[in-house]
Amino acid sequence: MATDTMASPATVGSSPPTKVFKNFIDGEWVESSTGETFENRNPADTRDVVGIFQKSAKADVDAAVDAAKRAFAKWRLIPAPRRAELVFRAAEILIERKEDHAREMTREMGKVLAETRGDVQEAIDAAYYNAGEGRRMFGPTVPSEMPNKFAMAVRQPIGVCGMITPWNFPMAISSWKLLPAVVCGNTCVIKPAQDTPLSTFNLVRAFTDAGIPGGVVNIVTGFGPEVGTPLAEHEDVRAVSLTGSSAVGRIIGGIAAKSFKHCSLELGGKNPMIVLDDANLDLAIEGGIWGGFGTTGQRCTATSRIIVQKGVYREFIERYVARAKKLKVGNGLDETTEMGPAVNEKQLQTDLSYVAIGQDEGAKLMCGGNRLDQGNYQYGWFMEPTVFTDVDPKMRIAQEEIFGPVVSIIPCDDLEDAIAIANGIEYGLSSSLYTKDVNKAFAAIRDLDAGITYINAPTIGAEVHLPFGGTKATGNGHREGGIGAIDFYTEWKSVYVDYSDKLQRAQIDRPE
Ligand code: UN1
Repeated sequence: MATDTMASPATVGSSPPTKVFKNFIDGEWVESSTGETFENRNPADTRDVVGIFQKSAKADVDAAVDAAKRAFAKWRLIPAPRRAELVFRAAEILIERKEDHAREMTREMGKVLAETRGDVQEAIDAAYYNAGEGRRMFGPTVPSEMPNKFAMAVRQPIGVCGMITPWNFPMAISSWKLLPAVVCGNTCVIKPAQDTPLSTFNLVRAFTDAGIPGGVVNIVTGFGPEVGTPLAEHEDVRAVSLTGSSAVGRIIGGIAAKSFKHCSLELGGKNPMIVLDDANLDLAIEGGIWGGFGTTGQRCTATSRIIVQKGVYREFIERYVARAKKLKVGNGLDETTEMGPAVNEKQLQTDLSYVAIGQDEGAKLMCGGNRLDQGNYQYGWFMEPTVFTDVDPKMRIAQEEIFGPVVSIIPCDDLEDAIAIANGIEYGLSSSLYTKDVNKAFAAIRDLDAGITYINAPTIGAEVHLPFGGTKATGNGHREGGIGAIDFYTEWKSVYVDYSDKLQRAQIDRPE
Protein backbone atom coordinates (compact mmCIF):
# COMPACT_ATOMS: atom_id res chain seq x y z
CA MET A 1 0.00 0.00 0.00
CA ALA A 2 1.33 3.36 -0.93
CA THR A 3 -0.79 5.37 1.50
CA ASP A 4 1.87 5.95 4.10
CA THR A 5 4.70 6.81 1.81
CA MET A 6 2.89 9.18 -0.55
CA ALA A 7 3.98 12.14 1.50
CA SER A 8 6.47 12.86 4.20
CA PRO A 9 6.35 15.84 6.55
CA ALA A 10 8.87 18.61 6.12
CA THR A 11 9.17 21.73 8.18
CA VAL A 12 8.83 24.90 6.18
CA GLY A 13 9.74 28.07 8.06
CA SER A 14 8.00 28.30 11.39
CA SER A 15 4.63 26.98 10.20
CA PRO A 16 3.45 23.46 11.01
CA PRO A 17 5.05 20.69 8.96
CA THR A 18 3.95 20.72 5.33
CA LYS A 19 3.67 17.44 3.48
CA VAL A 20 6.07 16.79 0.63
CA PHE A 21 4.50 14.70 -2.13
CA LYS A 22 6.60 12.63 -4.47
CA ASN A 23 6.02 11.42 -8.00
CA PHE A 24 4.38 8.01 -8.32
CA ILE A 25 6.30 5.84 -10.77
CA ASP A 26 6.21 2.05 -11.08
CA GLY A 27 4.29 1.72 -7.83
CA GLU A 28 6.85 3.73 -5.84
CA TRP A 29 6.79 7.28 -4.50
CA VAL A 30 9.97 8.87 -5.82
CA GLU A 31 11.62 12.27 -5.86
CA SER A 32 12.05 14.10 -9.14
CA SER A 33 15.34 13.95 -11.02
CA THR A 34 15.73 17.71 -10.60
CA GLY A 35 15.64 17.65 -6.80
CA GLU A 36 13.42 20.73 -7.05
CA THR A 37 9.92 21.18 -5.68
CA PHE A 38 7.06 23.68 -5.86
CA GLU A 39 4.39 24.77 -3.41
CA ASN A 40 0.67 24.25 -3.69
CA ARG A 41 -0.99 27.17 -1.87
CA ASN A 42 -4.59 27.77 -0.89
CA PRO A 43 -6.02 30.50 -3.16
CA ALA A 44 -8.40 31.64 -0.40
CA ASP A 45 -5.50 32.10 2.04
CA THR A 46 -2.08 31.99 0.48
CA ARG A 47 -0.45 31.61 3.88
CA ASP A 48 -1.75 28.04 3.86
CA VAL A 49 0.61 25.67 2.03
CA VAL A 50 -1.43 22.61 1.06
CA GLY A 51 1.57 20.57 0.02
CA ILE A 52 4.96 20.57 -1.63
CA PHE A 53 5.24 18.74 -4.95
CA GLN A 54 8.03 17.58 -7.23
CA LYS A 55 9.10 19.94 -9.99
CA SER A 56 9.81 17.24 -12.52
CA ALA A 57 11.57 17.17 -15.87
CA LYS A 58 11.88 15.02 -18.99
CA ALA A 59 13.91 12.32 -17.19
CA ASP A 60 10.99 11.75 -14.80
CA VAL A 61 8.57 11.53 -17.72
CA ASP A 62 10.88 9.01 -19.40
CA ALA A 63 11.00 6.87 -16.24
CA ALA A 64 7.22 6.96 -15.88
CA VAL A 65 6.58 6.10 -19.53
CA ASP A 66 9.11 3.28 -19.30
CA ALA A 67 7.30 1.88 -16.22
CA ALA A 68 3.93 2.24 -17.94
CA LYS A 69 5.25 0.45 -21.02
CA ARG A 70 6.50 -2.49 -18.97
CA ALA A 71 3.25 -2.64 -17.01
CA PHE A 72 1.24 -2.63 -20.24
CA ALA A 73 2.69 -5.99 -21.29
CA LYS A 74 0.88 -7.64 -18.37
CA TRP A 75 -2.08 -5.32 -17.77
CA ARG A 76 -3.45 -5.71 -21.28
CA LEU A 77 -3.76 -9.47 -20.69
CA ILE A 78 -5.84 -9.16 -17.50
CA PRO A 79 -9.47 -9.72 -18.52
CA ALA A 80 -11.37 -6.43 -18.71
CA PRO A 81 -13.99 -7.48 -16.10
CA ARG A 82 -11.14 -8.12 -13.64
CA ARG A 83 -9.52 -4.78 -14.40
CA ALA A 84 -12.90 -3.17 -13.88
CA GLU A 85 -13.35 -4.78 -10.46
CA LEU A 86 -10.36 -2.79 -9.21
CA VAL A 87 -11.97 0.38 -10.49
CA PHE A 88 -15.20 -0.55 -8.71
CA ARG A 89 -13.25 -1.06 -5.49
CA ALA A 90 -11.61 2.36 -5.96
CA ALA A 91 -15.12 3.88 -6.14
CA GLU A 92 -15.99 2.36 -2.77
CA ILE A 93 -12.76 3.71 -1.27
CA LEU A 94 -13.50 7.18 -2.63
CA ILE A 95 -16.94 7.12 -1.00
CA GLU A 96 -15.33 6.56 2.40
CA ARG A 97 -12.84 9.38 1.82
CA LYS A 98 -15.22 11.78 0.06
CA GLU A 99 -15.38 14.42 2.77
CA ASP A 100 -11.60 14.53 3.35
CA HIS A 101 -10.89 14.73 -0.36
CA ALA A 102 -13.49 17.48 -0.80
CA ARG A 103 -11.92 19.56 1.97
CA GLU A 104 -8.43 19.12 0.52
CA MET A 105 -9.73 20.09 -2.90
CA THR A 106 -11.34 23.28 -1.54
CA ARG A 107 -8.01 24.11 0.08
CA GLU A 108 -6.04 23.60 -3.09
CA MET A 109 -8.34 25.20 -5.68
CA GLY A 110 -10.84 27.32 -3.79
CA LYS A 111 -14.27 26.18 -4.97
CA VAL A 112 -16.88 25.78 -2.26
CA LEU A 113 -17.34 22.53 -0.35
CA ALA A 114 -20.68 21.64 -1.96
CA GLU A 115 -18.88 21.75 -5.31
CA THR A 116 -15.76 19.86 -4.27
CA ARG A 117 -18.03 17.15 -2.84
CA GLY A 118 -19.65 17.12 -6.28
CA ASP A 119 -16.24 16.84 -7.93
CA VAL A 120 -15.33 13.75 -5.85
CA GLN A 121 -18.82 12.35 -6.52
CA GLU A 122 -18.24 12.79 -10.25
CA ALA A 123 -15.12 10.61 -9.95
CA ILE A 124 -17.15 8.02 -8.03
CA ASP A 125 -19.86 8.10 -10.72
CA ALA A 126 -17.21 7.71 -13.42
CA ALA A 127 -15.68 4.77 -11.53
CA TYR A 128 -19.01 2.94 -11.33
CA TYR A 129 -19.79 3.64 -14.97
CA ASN A 130 -16.39 2.50 -16.22
CA ALA A 131 -16.39 -0.54 -13.93
CA GLY A 132 -19.57 -1.59 -15.72
CA GLU A 133 -17.89 -1.03 -19.09
CA GLY A 134 -15.45 -3.81 -18.20
CA ARG A 135 -18.27 -6.25 -18.90
CA ARG A 136 -19.48 -4.48 -22.06
CA MET A 137 -16.94 -2.81 -24.32
CA PHE A 138 -19.32 -3.78 -27.09
CA GLY A 139 -18.19 -4.25 -30.65
CA PRO A 140 -20.12 -5.34 -33.73
CA THR A 141 -20.50 -8.98 -34.71
CA VAL A 142 -21.88 -9.00 -38.25
CA PRO A 143 -22.72 -11.52 -40.95
CA SER A 144 -19.94 -12.16 -43.44
CA GLU A 145 -20.63 -11.83 -47.17
CA MET A 146 -19.05 -15.29 -47.57
CA PRO A 147 -20.43 -18.63 -46.41
CA ASN A 148 -18.70 -20.30 -43.47
CA LYS A 149 -16.93 -17.15 -42.43
CA PHE A 150 -17.29 -15.23 -39.18
CA ALA A 151 -16.86 -11.46 -38.85
CA MET A 152 -16.59 -9.24 -35.77
CA ALA A 153 -14.67 -6.28 -34.38
CA VAL A 154 -13.08 -6.22 -30.93
CA ARG A 155 -11.69 -3.35 -28.91
CA GLN A 156 -8.02 -3.52 -28.03
CA PRO A 157 -6.02 -1.26 -25.72
CA ILE A 158 -3.70 1.28 -27.31
CA GLY A 159 -0.72 1.20 -24.94
CA VAL A 160 0.71 3.99 -22.82
CA CYS A 161 -1.60 7.01 -22.53
CA GLY A 162 -0.40 10.48 -21.49
CA MET A 163 -2.86 12.72 -19.69
CA ILE A 164 -2.68 16.43 -18.96
CA THR A 165 -5.42 17.60 -16.62
CA PRO A 166 -6.79 20.99 -15.51
CA TRP A 167 -7.23 22.52 -12.07
CA ASN A 168 -10.94 23.32 -12.17
CA PHE A 169 -12.18 19.72 -11.81
CA PRO A 170 -9.01 18.17 -10.48
CA MET A 171 -10.43 14.81 -9.49
CA ALA A 172 -13.42 14.51 -11.83
CA ILE A 173 -11.54 15.27 -15.04
CA SER A 174 -8.59 13.08 -14.04
CA SER A 175 -11.12 10.29 -13.48
CA TRP A 176 -12.71 10.83 -16.92
CA LYS A 177 -9.34 9.99 -18.43
CA LEU A 178 -7.75 7.44 -16.09
CA LEU A 179 -10.74 5.21 -15.44
CA PRO A 180 -11.79 4.33 -19.00
CA ALA A 181 -8.12 4.08 -20.00
CA VAL A 182 -7.27 1.44 -17.40
CA VAL A 183 -10.53 -0.52 -17.82
CA CYS A 184 -9.73 -0.72 -21.55
CA GLY A 185 -6.31 -2.19 -20.68
CA ASN A 186 -4.04 0.81 -21.17
CA THR A 187 -1.45 2.13 -18.76
CA CYS A 188 -1.13 5.82 -17.93
CA VAL A 189 1.15 8.68 -17.07
CA ILE A 190 -0.73 11.69 -15.76
CA LYS A 191 0.51 15.23 -15.29
CA PRO A 192 -1.95 17.04 -13.01
CA ALA A 193 -2.28 20.83 -13.16
CA GLN A 194 0.37 22.46 -10.99
CA ASP A 195 -2.34 24.28 -9.00
CA THR A 196 -4.14 21.08 -7.96
CA PRO A 197 -1.94 17.99 -7.87
CA LEU A 198 -3.26 16.76 -4.51
CA SER A 199 -6.72 15.83 -5.78
CA THR A 200 -5.19 13.70 -8.53
CA PHE A 201 -2.96 12.05 -5.91
CA ASN A 202 -6.05 11.27 -3.86
CA LEU A 203 -7.70 9.65 -6.87
CA VAL A 204 -4.65 7.57 -7.70
CA ARG A 205 -4.23 6.56 -4.07
CA ALA A 206 -7.73 5.06 -4.19
CA PHE A 207 -6.53 2.99 -7.17
CA THR A 208 -3.41 1.79 -5.45
CA ASP A 209 -5.32 0.96 -2.28
CA ALA A 210 -7.80 -0.96 -4.43
CA GLY A 211 -4.88 -3.09 -5.61
CA ILE A 212 -4.08 -1.77 -9.07
CA PRO A 213 -0.57 -3.04 -9.97
CA GLY A 214 2.49 -0.77 -10.00
CA GLY A 215 3.21 0.96 -13.29
CA VAL A 216 -0.41 0.96 -14.51
CA VAL A 217 -0.99 4.52 -13.29
CA ASN A 218 1.94 6.90 -12.82
CA ILE A 219 1.92 10.55 -11.73
CA VAL A 220 4.56 13.10 -12.66
CA THR A 221 4.01 16.58 -11.27
CA GLY A 222 5.40 19.83 -12.59
CA PHE A 223 4.86 22.41 -15.31
CA GLY A 224 3.75 22.26 -18.93
CA PRO A 225 7.01 22.83 -20.81
CA GLU A 226 9.06 20.51 -18.56
CA VAL A 227 6.52 17.70 -18.13
CA GLY A 228 3.50 18.12 -20.43
CA THR A 229 5.52 18.68 -23.62
CA PRO A 230 7.91 15.71 -23.20
CA LEU A 231 4.94 13.53 -22.29
CA ALA A 232 3.11 14.47 -25.50
CA GLU A 233 6.34 14.06 -27.51
CA HIS A 234 7.40 10.68 -26.11
CA GLU A 235 7.44 8.06 -28.85
CA ASP A 236 6.14 5.31 -26.55
CA VAL A 237 3.08 7.36 -25.60
CA ARG A 238 0.42 6.29 -28.08
CA ALA A 239 -2.49 8.44 -26.93
CA VAL A 240 -2.61 11.90 -25.41
CA SER A 241 -5.59 13.45 -23.67
CA LEU A 242 -5.61 17.10 -22.69
CA THR A 243 -8.22 19.25 -21.00
CA GLY A 244 -7.11 22.88 -21.06
CA SER A 245 -7.17 26.07 -23.08
CA SER A 246 -7.49 26.16 -26.85
CA ALA A 247 -4.01 27.75 -26.98
CA VAL A 248 -2.41 24.78 -25.19
CA GLY A 249 -4.59 22.42 -27.24
CA ARG A 250 -3.08 23.79 -30.43
CA ILE A 251 0.44 23.04 -29.12
CA ILE A 252 -0.32 19.54 -27.79
CA GLY A 253 -2.41 18.65 -30.85
CA GLY A 254 0.47 19.73 -33.11
CA ILE A 255 2.98 17.65 -31.17
CA ALA A 256 0.75 14.57 -31.16
CA ALA A 257 0.05 14.82 -34.88
CA LYS A 258 3.75 14.47 -35.70
CA SER A 259 3.87 10.90 -34.43
CA PHE A 260 0.26 10.00 -35.29
CA LYS A 261 -0.80 9.61 -31.68
CA HIS A 262 -4.44 9.40 -30.77
CA CYS A 263 -5.17 12.81 -29.33
CA SER A 264 -8.23 14.03 -27.46
CA LEU A 265 -8.50 17.75 -26.84
CA GLU A 266 -11.17 19.20 -24.59
CA LEU A 267 -10.72 22.96 -24.70
CA GLY A 268 -12.44 26.29 -24.21
CA GLY A 269 -16.03 27.44 -24.12
CA LYS A 270 -18.07 30.63 -24.18
CA ASN A 271 -21.36 29.08 -23.35
CA PRO A 272 -24.65 30.81 -24.15
CA MET A 273 -27.84 30.58 -22.15
CA ILE A 274 -30.88 31.88 -24.06
CA VAL A 275 -33.87 33.21 -22.14
CA LEU A 276 -37.04 33.69 -24.22
CA ASP A 277 -40.00 35.90 -23.30
CA ASP A 278 -42.10 32.89 -22.24
CA ALA A 279 -39.43 31.44 -19.89
CA ASN A 280 -39.97 30.81 -16.21
CA LEU A 281 -37.88 33.80 -15.12
CA ASP A 282 -37.37 32.64 -11.53
CA LEU A 283 -35.86 29.44 -12.86
CA ALA A 284 -33.77 31.22 -15.49
CA ILE A 285 -32.34 33.68 -12.97
CA GLU A 286 -31.47 30.96 -10.50
CA GLY A 287 -29.91 28.86 -13.26
CA GLY A 288 -27.98 31.80 -14.70
CA ILE A 289 -26.52 32.66 -11.30
CA TRP A 290 -25.44 29.06 -10.71
CA GLY A 291 -24.09 28.63 -14.23
CA GLY A 292 -22.30 32.00 -14.26
CA PHE A 293 -20.80 32.13 -10.78
CA GLY A 294 -20.59 28.48 -9.70
CA THR A 295 -16.91 27.45 -9.47
CA THR A 296 -16.21 31.22 -9.65
CA GLY A 297 -16.98 31.00 -13.38
CA GLN A 298 -14.02 28.65 -13.78
CA ARG A 299 -15.71 25.90 -15.77
CA CYS A 300 -15.23 25.36 -19.45
CA THR A 301 -19.01 24.93 -19.39
CA ALA A 302 -19.64 28.17 -17.42
CA THR A 303 -22.66 30.25 -18.44
CA SER A 304 -20.59 33.21 -19.55
CA ARG A 305 -23.13 34.71 -21.98
CA ILE A 306 -26.83 35.17 -21.28
CA ILE A 307 -28.88 36.08 -24.34
CA VAL A 308 -32.23 37.50 -23.29
CA GLN A 309 -35.27 38.29 -25.47
CA LYS A 310 -36.29 41.94 -25.42
CA GLY A 311 -39.71 41.44 -23.77
CA VAL A 312 -38.11 40.27 -20.50
CA TYR A 313 -34.66 41.82 -20.90
CA ARG A 314 -35.06 44.69 -18.40
CA GLU A 315 -36.75 42.58 -15.76
CA PHE A 316 -34.21 39.80 -16.18
CA ILE A 317 -31.19 42.05 -15.74
CA GLU A 318 -32.66 43.90 -12.80
CA ARG A 319 -33.38 40.69 -10.91
CA TYR A 320 -30.20 38.90 -12.06
CA VAL A 321 -27.93 41.74 -11.00
CA ALA A 322 -29.69 42.01 -7.63
CA ARG A 323 -28.98 38.31 -7.04
CA ALA A 324 -25.36 38.56 -8.20
CA LYS A 325 -24.71 41.45 -5.81
CA LYS A 326 -25.91 39.36 -2.88
CA LEU A 327 -23.68 36.35 -3.52
CA LYS A 328 -21.50 35.59 -0.53
CA VAL A 329 -17.86 35.50 -1.61
CA GLY A 330 -15.30 33.89 0.68
CA ASN A 331 -13.34 30.87 1.73
CA GLY A 332 -15.02 27.78 0.33
CA LEU A 333 -14.45 25.88 3.57
CA ASP A 334 -17.14 28.06 5.17
CA GLU A 335 -20.41 26.26 4.35
CA THR A 336 -22.24 29.57 3.88
CA THR A 337 -19.90 30.78 1.13
CA GLU A 338 -21.45 30.82 -2.35
CA MET A 339 -18.42 31.79 -4.44
CA GLY A 340 -14.74 31.13 -3.75
CA PRO A 341 -11.61 32.87 -5.05
CA ALA A 342 -9.90 32.71 -8.43
CA VAL A 343 -7.48 29.79 -8.54
CA ASN A 344 -4.36 31.96 -8.59
CA GLU A 345 -3.11 35.49 -9.02
CA LYS A 346 -2.68 35.18 -12.78
CA GLN A 347 -6.30 34.08 -13.26
CA LEU A 348 -7.49 36.95 -11.05
CA GLN A 349 -5.47 39.42 -13.14
CA THR A 350 -7.01 37.99 -16.31
CA ASP A 351 -10.52 38.36 -14.85
CA LEU A 352 -9.84 41.97 -13.83
CA SER A 353 -8.29 42.76 -17.20
CA TYR A 354 -11.55 41.70 -18.89
CA VAL A 355 -13.47 44.11 -16.65
CA ALA A 356 -11.36 46.91 -18.12
CA ILE A 357 -11.76 45.51 -21.64
CA GLY A 358 -15.57 45.38 -21.27
CA GLN A 359 -15.69 48.96 -20.01
CA ASP A 360 -13.47 50.17 -22.85
CA GLU A 361 -15.70 48.39 -25.34
CA GLY A 362 -18.74 50.28 -24.01
CA ALA A 363 -20.61 47.49 -22.22
CA LYS A 364 -22.50 48.52 -19.09
CA LEU A 365 -20.88 47.31 -15.86
CA MET A 366 -23.91 46.65 -13.66
CA CYS A 367 -22.16 45.15 -10.67
CA GLY A 368 -18.81 43.91 -9.45
CA GLY A 369 -15.58 44.41 -11.33
CA ASN A 370 -13.37 44.92 -8.29
CA ARG A 371 -10.84 42.84 -6.50
CA LEU A 372 -11.77 42.07 -2.88
CA ASP A 373 -8.68 42.44 -0.72
CA GLN A 374 -9.74 43.86 2.62
CA GLY A 375 -10.14 42.03 5.92
CA ASN A 376 -10.51 38.28 5.47
CA TYR A 377 -10.01 38.66 1.74
CA GLN A 378 -6.51 40.08 1.99
CA TYR A 379 -4.66 36.77 1.68
CA GLY A 380 -6.68 35.39 -1.24
CA TRP A 381 -7.46 35.95 -4.92
CA PHE A 382 -11.03 37.18 -4.55
CA MET A 383 -13.14 39.40 -6.76
CA GLU A 384 -16.76 40.52 -6.91
CA PRO A 385 -19.29 38.70 -9.07
CA THR A 386 -19.37 40.85 -12.20
CA VAL A 387 -22.19 41.46 -14.68
CA PHE A 388 -22.03 43.41 -17.93
CA THR A 389 -25.26 44.25 -19.77
CA ASP A 390 -26.07 45.69 -23.18
CA VAL A 391 -23.16 43.67 -24.48
CA ASP A 392 -22.67 43.57 -28.22
CA PRO A 393 -22.13 39.97 -29.39
CA LYS A 394 -18.92 41.00 -31.17
CA MET A 395 -17.26 42.51 -28.10
CA ARG A 396 -14.28 40.65 -26.71
CA ILE A 397 -16.10 40.02 -23.42
CA ALA A 398 -18.76 38.19 -25.47
CA GLN A 399 -16.29 36.28 -27.63
CA GLU A 400 -13.31 35.26 -25.48
CA GLU A 401 -13.16 32.70 -22.71
CA ILE A 402 -12.44 34.58 -19.47
CA PHE A 403 -12.69 31.68 -17.00
CA GLY A 404 -13.80 33.93 -14.17
CA PRO A 405 -16.93 35.41 -12.53
CA VAL A 406 -17.71 37.79 -15.39
CA VAL A 407 -21.07 37.34 -17.14
CA SER A 408 -22.10 39.17 -20.32
CA ILE A 409 -25.81 39.76 -20.94
CA ILE A 410 -26.83 40.32 -24.55
CA PRO A 411 -30.29 41.39 -25.78
CA CYS A 412 -31.92 39.52 -28.68
CA ASP A 413 -35.10 39.84 -30.82
CA ASP A 414 -36.28 36.24 -31.05
CA LEU A 415 -35.06 32.64 -31.05
CA GLU A 416 -33.54 32.89 -34.52
CA ASP A 417 -31.54 35.96 -33.54
CA ALA A 418 -30.53 34.29 -30.24
CA ILE A 419 -29.23 31.19 -32.01
CA ALA A 420 -27.24 33.31 -34.48
CA ILE A 421 -25.63 35.13 -31.52
CA ALA A 422 -25.11 31.87 -29.61
CA ASN A 423 -23.35 30.27 -32.58
CA GLY A 424 -21.34 33.38 -33.51
CA ILE A 425 -18.23 32.45 -31.55
CA GLU A 426 -15.21 30.22 -32.11
CA TYR A 427 -16.23 27.72 -29.42
CA GLY A 428 -19.00 25.13 -29.20
CA LEU A 429 -19.02 23.37 -25.85
CA SER A 430 -22.28 23.89 -23.95
CA SER A 431 -25.49 25.85 -24.58
CA SER A 432 -28.90 26.29 -23.02
CA LEU A 433 -32.40 27.57 -23.65
CA TYR A 434 -35.13 28.61 -21.23
CA THR A 435 -38.61 28.38 -22.74
CA LYS A 436 -41.94 26.64 -22.18
CA ASP A 437 -42.46 26.17 -25.92
CA VAL A 438 -41.57 22.62 -26.91
CA ASN A 439 -41.33 23.51 -30.60
CA LYS A 440 -38.71 26.17 -29.89
CA ALA A 441 -36.86 23.81 -27.57
CA PHE A 442 -36.48 21.16 -30.26
CA ALA A 443 -35.52 23.70 -32.93
CA ALA A 444 -32.76 24.93 -30.59
CA ILE A 445 -31.59 21.39 -29.85
CA ARG A 446 -31.19 20.98 -33.61
CA ASP A 447 -29.61 24.36 -34.37
CA LEU A 448 -27.31 25.27 -31.47
CA ASP A 449 -23.79 24.47 -32.65
CA ALA A 450 -22.44 22.90 -29.46
CA GLY A 451 -21.62 19.50 -27.98
CA ILE A 452 -24.13 19.93 -25.15
CA THR A 453 -27.56 21.62 -25.02
CA TYR A 454 -29.67 22.03 -21.89
CA ILE A 455 -33.36 22.93 -21.89
CA ASN A 456 -34.53 24.84 -18.82
CA ALA A 457 -31.19 24.36 -17.07
CA PRO A 458 -27.95 26.36 -17.25
CA THR A 459 -24.91 25.29 -19.28
CA ILE A 460 -23.23 23.35 -16.47
CA GLY A 461 -23.99 20.00 -14.90
CA ALA A 462 -23.03 17.27 -17.37
CA GLU A 463 -23.35 13.68 -16.17
CA VAL A 464 -20.53 11.19 -16.68
CA HIS A 465 -22.31 8.62 -18.83
CA LEU A 466 -23.10 10.88 -21.79
CA PRO A 467 -20.51 12.23 -24.23
CA PHE A 468 -18.75 15.41 -23.04
CA GLY A 469 -17.00 17.76 -25.44
CA GLY A 470 -17.73 20.30 -28.10
CA THR A 471 -17.55 21.57 -31.64
CA LYS A 472 -15.23 24.07 -33.37
CA ALA A 473 -12.31 25.37 -31.21
CA THR A 474 -13.59 23.42 -28.21
CA GLY A 475 -11.89 20.27 -29.38
CA ASN A 476 -10.86 17.92 -32.13
CA GLY A 477 -13.95 15.78 -32.43
CA HIS A 478 -13.44 13.36 -29.56
CA ARG A 479 -15.70 13.04 -26.55
CA GLU A 480 -15.02 12.16 -22.94
CA GLY A 481 -17.61 10.46 -20.74
CA GLY A 482 -19.66 7.39 -21.51
CA ILE A 483 -19.00 5.40 -24.64
CA GLY A 484 -17.01 8.29 -26.18
CA ALA A 485 -14.16 7.61 -23.78
CA ILE A 486 -14.22 3.88 -24.51
CA ASP A 487 -13.97 4.77 -28.19
CA PHE A 488 -10.99 7.01 -27.53
CA TYR A 489 -9.05 4.56 -25.36
CA THR A 490 -9.40 1.57 -27.66
CA GLU A 491 -8.21 0.60 -31.07
CA TRP A 492 -10.61 -1.40 -33.24
CA LYS A 493 -9.49 -4.76 -34.54
CA SER A 494 -11.69 -6.40 -37.15
CA VAL A 495 -11.48 -10.20 -37.05
CA TYR A 496 -12.44 -12.60 -39.85
CA VAL A 497 -12.47 -16.34 -39.19
CA ASP A 498 -12.87 -18.44 -42.29
CA TYR A 499 -14.01 -21.97 -41.47
CA SER A 500 -14.78 -23.03 -45.07
CA ASP A 501 -11.42 -24.75 -45.55
CA LYS A 502 -10.85 -23.01 -48.87
CA LEU A 503 -9.64 -19.66 -50.14
CA GLN A 504 -12.62 -17.31 -50.34
CA ARG A 505 -11.78 -13.98 -51.95
CA ALA A 506 -13.92 -11.18 -50.60
CA GLN A 507 -15.68 -9.11 -53.28
CA ILE A 508 -14.50 -11.57 -55.98
CA ASP A 509 -15.74 -15.07 -55.15
CA ARG A 510 -19.34 -14.03 -54.84
CA PRO A 511 -21.54 -16.93 -53.78
CA GLU A 512 -24.38 -17.69 -56.26
C1 UN1 B 1 -15.51 21.77 -16.98
O1 UN1 B 1 -16.28 22.70 -17.11
O2 UN1 B 1 -14.29 21.93 -17.13
O3 UN1 B 1 -20.72 19.77 -16.71
C2 UN1 B 1 -16.01 20.42 -16.60
C3 UN1 B 1 -20.16 20.28 -15.75
C4 UN1 B 1 -19.25 19.42 -14.90
C5 UN1 B 1 -17.94 19.25 -15.56
C6 UN1 B 1 -17.37 20.54 -16.04
N1 UN1 B 1 -19.87 18.15 -14.67
O4 UN1 B 1 -20.30 21.46 -15.49
